[in-house]
Amino acid sequence: NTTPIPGPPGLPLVGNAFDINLELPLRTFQDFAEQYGEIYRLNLPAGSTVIVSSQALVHELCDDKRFRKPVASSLAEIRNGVHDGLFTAREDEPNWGIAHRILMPAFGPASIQGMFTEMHEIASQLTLKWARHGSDAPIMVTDDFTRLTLDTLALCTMNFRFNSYYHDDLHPFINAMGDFLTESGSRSMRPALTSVFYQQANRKYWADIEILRQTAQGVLDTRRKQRTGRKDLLSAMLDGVDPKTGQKLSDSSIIDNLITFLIAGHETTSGLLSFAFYLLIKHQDAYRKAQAEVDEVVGKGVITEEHIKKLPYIAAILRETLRICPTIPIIARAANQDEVIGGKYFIAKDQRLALLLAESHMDPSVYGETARDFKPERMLDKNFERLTKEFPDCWKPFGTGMRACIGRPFAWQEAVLVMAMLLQNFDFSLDDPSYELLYKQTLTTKPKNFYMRASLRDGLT
Ligand code: MNH
Repeated sequence: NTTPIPGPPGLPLVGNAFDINLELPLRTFQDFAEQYGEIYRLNLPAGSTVIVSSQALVHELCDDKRFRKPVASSLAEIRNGVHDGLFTAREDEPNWGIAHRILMPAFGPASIQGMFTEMHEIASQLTLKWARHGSDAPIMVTDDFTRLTLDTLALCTMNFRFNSYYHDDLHPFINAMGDFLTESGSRSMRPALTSVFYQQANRKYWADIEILRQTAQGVLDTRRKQRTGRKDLLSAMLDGVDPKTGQKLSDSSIIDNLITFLIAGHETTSGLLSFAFYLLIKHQDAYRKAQAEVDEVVGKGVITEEHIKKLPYIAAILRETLRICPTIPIIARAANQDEVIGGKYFIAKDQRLALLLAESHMDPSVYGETARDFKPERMLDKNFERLTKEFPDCWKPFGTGMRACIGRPFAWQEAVLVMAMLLQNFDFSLDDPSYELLYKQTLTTKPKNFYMRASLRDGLT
């Protein structure tokens, strides 16, 4: 005896396609959650999708024995460029397991600490730029954070320099990647039969993929010619042997994964930093506490790797930012067999499901009456531990289970370092004091039209 899953009625043939706000689909999903509650169904171009937005249902769907990550819609299109790389592989594909086992240690804490100096170097390029521009220049926050995260990722993982702070035009690889991701999204919205109307877009799409793969091939060839004993993700992929199968990664898989790191690892961290600064500027109490923590722990000296673990309030700010503004706000799941969830909702085998983190992260049964407010204190280590123990899966910005983010320690070290370095060196304010948060949604979400100003506190450190 099951209860029907509610949802907006929609039209014949097209279902709920016209209900979707194409510029900001997330908003539509959130509006329906408000209207229909913790579970509802939409009929989308990609098929019927059941959206859940309470901690209890998210927790149930996080069970890797009953549910999996489906590789469909835009992910299926991104596979055109990076095949069975880590992010876009189905877990039953052998290359996912091989790459996962070879790369896990290379993304581990020791290896990430070894990247500190290079992360610090790129972060210093950012502070130098903002210092030179002066306190009257509006800063395009998200663009400069994207330069930071791309350059950091490429330098730390494969010793490649985009030098984005030294060019107004982005590197051809970066343009190709942006267009490839956008087009992958658009392709997933169009019915397959209309492809003939998009021949020019298709040609550009495959040309962009060629640029991505040629650039990565170049990085790989250079490394083969000059082995210096440098240890990074590229050397791990070149030398690593899978303990389970004894196999190594093919060149083509290495290229898939090099591009995958750049795709998966830049917008997410850049969005996190952008949202964090917006929220801090809007919450001056938290801002002052964060700056005081940095002044006390780091002072005026150079930030070192030892400082990173000693900044609990900064960590809490980043967690709270990812709770309220998860840069990946929706995670796709699918049922392995017929299921009943929440004790009463029937879910058919292979049903597409979506975890709406942007709502489950604000579940009042977990976060109480202040669920929608920015309160970093609730995310201090002890409180965070208690929360996630009492309400498992109430905070899921890095995804779940075996397909959770492999780059989390990388992103964390980078984000804490950059927050600390910026708060140490500058005072920030909004360029337009009346600015209120707007969202831009691509593969991830980030603030739209967000400009701030930075004035140096003393000299640069
Ligand atoms: Mn990351 C998977 C969020 C930074 C590389 N990442 C995921 C998933 C989420 C996620 C959510 C799961 C997606 C899904 O279920 O389909 N990632 C983040 C966030 C940040 C982030 C919020 C920063 C903040 N990610 C990074 C960085 C890298 C990276 C940095 C690379 C250095 N992420 C990955 C890879 C995967 C992934 C690779 C796929 C892992 C797998 O499926 O095995």
